[in-house]
Amino acid sequence: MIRRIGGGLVAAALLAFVAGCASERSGTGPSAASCTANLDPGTFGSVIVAIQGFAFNPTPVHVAVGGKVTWVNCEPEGTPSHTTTSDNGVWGSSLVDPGASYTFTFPTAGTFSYHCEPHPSMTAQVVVQ
Ligand SMILES: [Cu+2]
Repeated sequence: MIRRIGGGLVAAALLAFVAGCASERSGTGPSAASCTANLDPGTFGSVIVAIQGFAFNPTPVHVAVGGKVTWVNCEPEGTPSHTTTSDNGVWGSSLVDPGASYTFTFPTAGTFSYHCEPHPSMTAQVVVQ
C-alpha cells in the first residue's frame, strides 16, 4: 500500500515492531520494540527494521520480491550513527542518524546478510522470497 501525501510533507509515524518471523524468534530477545520517527511517504508499504540498542530488530525480516525494507534508527539523540550495509555490495546506506531512516527495494529473491559499517558486530538478514 502506498499513500501519497502532498507538498513534501513527512508523516509522523508511530512504529510498532511486532511483525517479522515469529516462528524464528528466540525466547531471549526482545519480542517488540517501538519508537517514533518521521518517515517519508515513499517508505509506506515497507517492512520496518528498527535499529535500537546497537542491534537490528527484528531479524530476519521477510519481504516479497520487489518489496521494500526501511531501516529506522530508533537510537536516542547523541548515539553514534549506524549504517545498513549489505555484506556483498547489494546495498549500502550512508550513516543513518538517530531519528532518520533508509529504504531499499529488493528486486531479486535470496537471503541477504548485512551489517553496520562502524559496528561490525551488528549483523542481520533480509529474506526475499
Ligand atoms: Cu552501528
